[in-house]
Amino acid sequence: MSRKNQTLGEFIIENQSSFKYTSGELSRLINSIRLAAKVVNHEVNKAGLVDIIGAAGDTNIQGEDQQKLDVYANEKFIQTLTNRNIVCGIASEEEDDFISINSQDENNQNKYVVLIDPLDGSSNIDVNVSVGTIFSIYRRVTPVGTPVTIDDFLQKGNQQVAAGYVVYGTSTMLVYTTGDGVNGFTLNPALGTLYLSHPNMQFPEDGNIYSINEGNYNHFPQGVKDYLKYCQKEEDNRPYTSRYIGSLVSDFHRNMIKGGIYIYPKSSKNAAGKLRLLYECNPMAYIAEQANGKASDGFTRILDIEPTELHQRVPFFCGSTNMVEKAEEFMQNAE
Ligand code: AHM
Ligand code: MG
Repeated sequence: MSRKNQTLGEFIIENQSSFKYTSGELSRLINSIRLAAKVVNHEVNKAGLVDIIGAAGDTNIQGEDQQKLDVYANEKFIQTLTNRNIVCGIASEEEDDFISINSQDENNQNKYVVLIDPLDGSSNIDVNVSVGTIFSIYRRVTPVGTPVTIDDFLQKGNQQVAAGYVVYGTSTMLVYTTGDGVNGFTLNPALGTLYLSHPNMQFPEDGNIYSINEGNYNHFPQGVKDYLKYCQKEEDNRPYTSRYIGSLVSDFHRNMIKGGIYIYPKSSKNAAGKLRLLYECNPMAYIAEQANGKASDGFTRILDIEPTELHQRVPFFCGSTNMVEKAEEFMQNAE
């Protein structure tokens, strides 16, 4: 039984037994992500002090090189997960290839792989706009005690056992699912503790917010152009409101709370859109579905797409179910 004000640590322990594989390994893994997120949060919140402590690429007063925050976040998540020896492999949006962790050691019984976008939307940091971390967890498909292979990472999104994000915003929140609904925890920065603040998060079935980079309008497929005209039409409860932060985690988070749709379509400039299937779309799609929402590439459910490569991109339509279905209708009609 979850209750508001419960700490994330208490929540993980109390809910461990409801998870179908109860070895505690997944709980330890979520705990590590919580730890790394707090470290990254601390660093992200110092970003505005750039004139004082030096910008990325500079050497600070202690003679240390200042790193770019996305590189820093990548290192922190990989270090935390590797040092604790609780996963057998990691793939990151920041790395060309996946990382195998001691998985050639036959004593290593770790079953999980993590796929992560350590700092999504990092171009927003310089202007004090929220950024996020997105993670996705799968059970390996190759035998334990052997090195992980690409097959452990190229699993369909419907095989995820957990997914979540951290939004480093006006408050820092960790939102995640292990397939039993979506819960959001807010960081109390004074204590460094995450408290359950948003139990059982749900997308409203309908909404009135659409989030898309409309500057690319001329390059959009006809179905998206038609849907945007529908959003803007004076009819029923329309026109909808346009809100686009350009930081997927923040746009998604707002839409989940208020009701809305996020779209990053393919265009005549990007044949498959911009967002990555494995690091961005699958975890967000899993969270969306767990929160009563929907995610597709305009035609097919995101979680059913067969991945063919680690850094594969897909068009992304995600949010309140009725809105995503309406957008799909326009996509199909324009075919
Ligand atoms: P990134 O992984 O390079 O940070 O790019 C992903 C981000 C998303 O957070 C955001 O929704 C999108 O790119 C914005 O792209 P654009 O500037 O083309 O609208
Ligand atoms: Mg990204």
